[in-house]
Amino acid sequence: MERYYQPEIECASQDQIKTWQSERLIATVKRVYENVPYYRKKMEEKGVTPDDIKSVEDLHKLPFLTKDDLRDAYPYGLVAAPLKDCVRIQSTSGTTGRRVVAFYTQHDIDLWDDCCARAIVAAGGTEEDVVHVSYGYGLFTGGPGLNGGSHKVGSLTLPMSSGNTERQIQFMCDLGSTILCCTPSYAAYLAESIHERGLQDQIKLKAGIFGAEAWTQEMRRDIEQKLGIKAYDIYGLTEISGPGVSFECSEQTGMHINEDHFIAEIINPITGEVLPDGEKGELVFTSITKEAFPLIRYRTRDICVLSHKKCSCGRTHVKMSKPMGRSDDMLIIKGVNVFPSQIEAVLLNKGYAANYQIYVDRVNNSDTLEVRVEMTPELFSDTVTEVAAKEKELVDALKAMLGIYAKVKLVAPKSITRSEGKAVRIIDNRKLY
Ligand code: DLL
Repeated sequence: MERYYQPEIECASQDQIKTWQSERLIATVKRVYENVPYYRKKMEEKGVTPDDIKSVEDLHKLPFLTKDDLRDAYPYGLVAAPLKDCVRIQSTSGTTGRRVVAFYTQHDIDLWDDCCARAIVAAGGTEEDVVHVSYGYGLFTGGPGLNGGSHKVGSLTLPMSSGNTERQIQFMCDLGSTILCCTPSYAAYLAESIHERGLQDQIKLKAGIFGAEAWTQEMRRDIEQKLGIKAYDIYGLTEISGPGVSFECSEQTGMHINEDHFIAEIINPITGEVLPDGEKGELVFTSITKEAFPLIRYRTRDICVLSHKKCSCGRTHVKMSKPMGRSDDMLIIKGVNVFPSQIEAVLLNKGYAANYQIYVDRVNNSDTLEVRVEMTPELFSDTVTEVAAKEKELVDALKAMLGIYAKVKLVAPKSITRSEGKAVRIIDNRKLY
C-alpha cells in the first residue's frame, strides 16, 4: 500500500495544482518586483510588469534567470526577505567561478524539510525507520535536507555526513540503519566495502535515496543487488532549495516534482522556446513558495523530459526523467555530443563497476577521448593479450554507442580514487588551452 507524507497535496487534482501555482506565482512576481531591484530591472528590460501575470499560463512572459545572474547579484542581490528574517544559507560546491549562495527563512526550511519528508515516505520510510544520512553536512544541501526530512517523518536520524567509511559501516551494523541517503557513487563504494568485509548479512538496509549526481539504471540495478535494497532517485539543486525538488516513487520511472512549490518548464536551450510535454530540453524552475530566495524561470542546465502520464503510485505531480546530462557538462568531442551517462551505461552493461574516469584532451588540434575503467575482481586479468582483448571489446561498444573512437585503458582494481560525495568523472584538459 502506497503511503504519502502529504496525501492531500501529493495526490491533488491537476486543476487544484494549477490553481495553487497561479495564485502563488502572481504573489511571488509581485513581491520580487517590489522588493528586489535586480528582478525589477530584468522585468523592465523585458517590458513585463506584475499586472501581465494573471495565471501560470503567463509564466513564459517572464525573463529567464541564469547562474550568471546569481553571480552578478552575489551575495545579497536576489534576497527577497529582510535579512533579519533569514536564518540560514547553503552553498554550491563552486568548482568554477563564484559560489552560489542560497538563503532561507525558517518557513523556507520548513517547506524544504516537507519536500524531503515526501521523498523518504515515498521510499517506504516511517517513524520506525533508522535513516542513515551520508550526504555531506555543512554548506552542501544534501545532509541538512535529508536530515530535516527524516526528522519530519519521525525516523531515527543518523547524521553521519560523508567519509569515514569504516565508521559508516559500523553504525549501519550496530544501529540497524534501514534507509541509506547518499550519492550513488558513495553507495556503490559502501556496497563494495561491505562485501569486502563479508558484512552483507549484518546490514538491515531496505531502501536507498540517492541523488546529487547523474547515475544510470545499470548502476541502480548494481547497487540494489549488492545491498539488497530498492534504490530511489532524488533530485534538487541548491538554488531551488536542495534535495527534494523531485523524488522517485515505487514505480521508479521518473521523479515527481513538488509542483505546489516549484513550477517546471522544459525549454529549447538554444532558442529559449518552451517545449511540449515529452520533448527533451533544459529544465527551468520557478519557486513559488520561497520567502528568502525565490527564483523565477531559473535555467538549471539539466537536460530532461517531463511527463504527465498517470502514475501507479497515485501521485499526480508531473514527473521528470533522470537528467540525461547537463547542457554545460555535455562534452563535445570532434563535434559529437557525448554525455558521460552514455559511457557509464556501456561500462556497466559489459560487467564493469562504475569506477571510471573520462579524460578529454586536444592533441595536434584534434580532440581525444580516453576512458579509464577499473577491472573488477571477476574480470581481472593480468595477461597482456587478455587485457588488450577486453579493451578492444569496450572500444567497439563505445564506438557503437557514441559514434566516435574512445581509447580504453583498463586499470587495476581500486586504483581510481573513490568519492565520498559527488564523483569526479571528467577530466577535460582542453580547458587549459
Ligand atoms: O546536488 C542537491 C542534492 C543533494 C540533490 C542530495 C539530491 C540529493 P547542487 O550541489 O546544487 O545540489 O547540485 C545540483 O546536481 O543541477 C544536477 O545537475 C545534479 N543533480 C542533482 N540531483 C541529481 C540526480 C544538489 N538525482 C545539480 N540525478 C543539479 C542527476 C542530479 N543529477
